[in-house]
Amino acid sequence: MALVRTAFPFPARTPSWFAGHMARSLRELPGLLDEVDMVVEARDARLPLTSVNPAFDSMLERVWGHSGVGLDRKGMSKRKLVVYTKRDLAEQRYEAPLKKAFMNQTGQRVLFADSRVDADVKQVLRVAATMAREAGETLTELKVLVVGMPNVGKSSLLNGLRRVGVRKGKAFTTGAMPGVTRRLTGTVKIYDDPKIYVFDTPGVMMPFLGHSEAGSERGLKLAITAGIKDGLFEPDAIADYLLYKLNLRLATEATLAEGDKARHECYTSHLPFKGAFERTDDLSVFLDELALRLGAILKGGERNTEASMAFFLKQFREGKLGRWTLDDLDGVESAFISSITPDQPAPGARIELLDHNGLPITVSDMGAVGSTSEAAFAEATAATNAAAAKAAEDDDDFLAADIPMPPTLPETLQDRVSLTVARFLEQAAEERAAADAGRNKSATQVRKAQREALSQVRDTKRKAKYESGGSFGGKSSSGRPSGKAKGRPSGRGRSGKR
Ligand SMILES: Nc1nc2c(ncn2[C@@H]2O[C@H](COP(=O)(O)OP(=O)(O)OP(=O)(O)O)[C@@H](O)[C@H]2O)c(=O)[nH]1
Ligand SMILES: [Mg+2]
Repeated sequence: MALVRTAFPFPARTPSWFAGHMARSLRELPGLLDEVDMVVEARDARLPLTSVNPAFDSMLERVWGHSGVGLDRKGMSKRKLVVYTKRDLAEQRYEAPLKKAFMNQTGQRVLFADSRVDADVKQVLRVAATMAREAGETLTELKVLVVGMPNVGKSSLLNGLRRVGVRKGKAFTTGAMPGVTRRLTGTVKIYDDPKIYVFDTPGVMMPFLGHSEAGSERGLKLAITAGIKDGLFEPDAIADYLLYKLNLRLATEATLAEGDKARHECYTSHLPFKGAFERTDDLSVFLDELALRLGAILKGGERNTEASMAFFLKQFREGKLGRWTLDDLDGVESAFISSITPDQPAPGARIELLDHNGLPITVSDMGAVGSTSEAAFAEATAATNAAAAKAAEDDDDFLAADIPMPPTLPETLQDRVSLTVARFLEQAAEERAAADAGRNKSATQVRKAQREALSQVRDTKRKAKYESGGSFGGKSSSGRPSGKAKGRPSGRGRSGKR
């Protein structure tokens, strides 16, 4: 396929899903933070950045005074661990760079797990057990709270920990759609020596996904991974966005050498086309052909594209189209898109595009030229950008705000991922500052809060870089030793242990 879309007609309105049980959970969690020793934030490995809900860190900072490793405001030792779940569905090559980027830039330790694999779960258990031992002799048991966005696999991870830790069956209900866990659970034992107890919590979505395209794109990514309630987006918008993303990635990969591990097999090869169908960016053509191959034909001979659409999404969600990380960690998709501009259409290709309802899309709808050729991208990437190259020389020293978006990308995967994570953290800090500043603040006050947030991100990064700590068992992110727990919080809290 020579042509690929470089823009998507995002829905004008981003729906939100902040159900009553989520608000209740956010109200109840702070009260529990005094009682627990460790918070595990579960995220979806297919969406390493989109599945971060900044509400969790805000809450930890408010209650503990930090969201990493160290003493809380009452002098108790507390830590947060991030576990990326569904590792089997995501691209493994991003694991090491993400670990390093988060450790270097925030001091945050990050693990990856497939909850069904004992070795992965054991690793999480080992870290939790080590932490319990490090926290001192007075600590005879450890309490762990798992938080995260809906459907990221929190309950499955806890069941996995129990399976591996005490060889017992499922204690928490799980399900393929979001919103399965609706209440904070009682404590469940997952390990004996030291005793480790866990609480499960309902998935909490961000109340607001963001303005305009950025918000819609977040929402669509969450919809593809079943991270948001069904029905918030039109099913054909979800399927079309998935098709757009897969084609875009495949186009960027066409510039890679044959046999490069980063290359994906085309999704069509995993669908019942038997090699007889070239990939397309036209959703209706794709769904029509897929319906035919699936034998999904309605009375009267019409093809059942609803069935083929549901099949396409299901196959993706179950990993049957291959492993795909949907956040653009390489920055390669945005580079591909920005390799063409409305003033300088890429040589070779400019076609009229149809949206997922089959209506023509104009350039102004798209905000950019609609398509480009893979060859044009290869040409654009061949040129080097001195600023980006210079920035990339110093692996750990990315400050994204100082670097213009490079038309070409840093050379190593680590540098590309570090840059993307740096940009993400800065943007998240700005969004948080804007939200914290509240509606009653003036634009100048909001900007000031954003500047302060940015400088905090930089401070954290510098600290993470120069301290040996930040890692488990080292110093706290605030520079204090993690120390021993001073006594134990009283009371078991929730309903009894199981
Ligand atoms: N392939 C794969 N599937 C997983 C993994 N972890 C969880 N799942 C599946 O993801 C779905 C959601 O899992 P849950 O454990 O219910 O997710 P949750 O975060 O507790 O969801 P809520 O309680 O609704 O917020 C289920 O269908 C699980 O089988 C994993 O590591 N790999
Ligand atoms: Mg659950």
